[in-house]
Amino acid sequence: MRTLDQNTVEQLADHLEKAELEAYEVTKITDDYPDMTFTDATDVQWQIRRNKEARGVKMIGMKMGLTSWAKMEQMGVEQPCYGFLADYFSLPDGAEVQTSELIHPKVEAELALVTKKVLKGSNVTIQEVLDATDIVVPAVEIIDSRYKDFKFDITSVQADNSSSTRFVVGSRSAAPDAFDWSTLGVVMLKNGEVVQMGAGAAVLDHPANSVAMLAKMLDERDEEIPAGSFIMTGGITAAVLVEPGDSIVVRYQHLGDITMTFV
Ligand code: 0L1
Ligand code: MG
Repeated sequence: MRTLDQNTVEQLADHLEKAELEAYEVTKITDDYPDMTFTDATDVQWQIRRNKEARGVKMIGMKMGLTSWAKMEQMGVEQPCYGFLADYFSLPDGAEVQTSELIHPKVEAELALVTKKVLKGSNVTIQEVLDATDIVVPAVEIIDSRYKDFKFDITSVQADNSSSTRFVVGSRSAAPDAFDWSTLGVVMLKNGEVVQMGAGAAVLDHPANSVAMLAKMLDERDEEIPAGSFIMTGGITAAVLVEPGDSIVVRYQHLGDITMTFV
């Protein structure tokens, strides 16, 4: 169901994208539009995406958000969301992350994959996702909700491109059947101290489930996951707040380390 007209969708898209590009906080948009639905929010997100594409920004992948029980509990929401990944979100392993471009960044450890077949429909299974996966790669997402004090609901988050801002992909990859994704362990260190640990199963019991759910959510708009897509499946750990001067290392079983420093 939709409650917003196209003019309002465009205004909200401009409002949220300006906050992203100029790195300032806004109040959650459902304060002004309390009746807006998840479908309205998704319209706002797709409008932001179209605006970026019209300016020459390339889309290089998709992400699922709020997919782990730890994250849902941390943020007080009960369902996942998704977002797009733009070319300028991608940073190399070992990157110096410019915090002046961000509001209040947090990092989370994720598993990502690249597909080799189209995934479409509302009933995609874990096995179909495994069969459609070309490679699995480690990835660390840097999220940056545009909402003041992280006060939001799932509708506001979906409109805000699910807090997407930057991500770092590790240099190693594996075949989809090289290990069990759900028992893959990760450890996150901040300034040399272990701050988070987890296993793939934290992501909706199996990270492939997250991709199946993305296919289902896209199918509601008659969209699909094309072959060759890069998809971040969602945080295995709760997100960790970072500040200038912090260093982050995420250590993945089978898949090596990802490092970054915040400057
Ligand atoms: O990738 C994520 O799980 C982020 C979802 C949006 C909520 C947040 O900013 O924590
Ligand atoms: Mg994430």
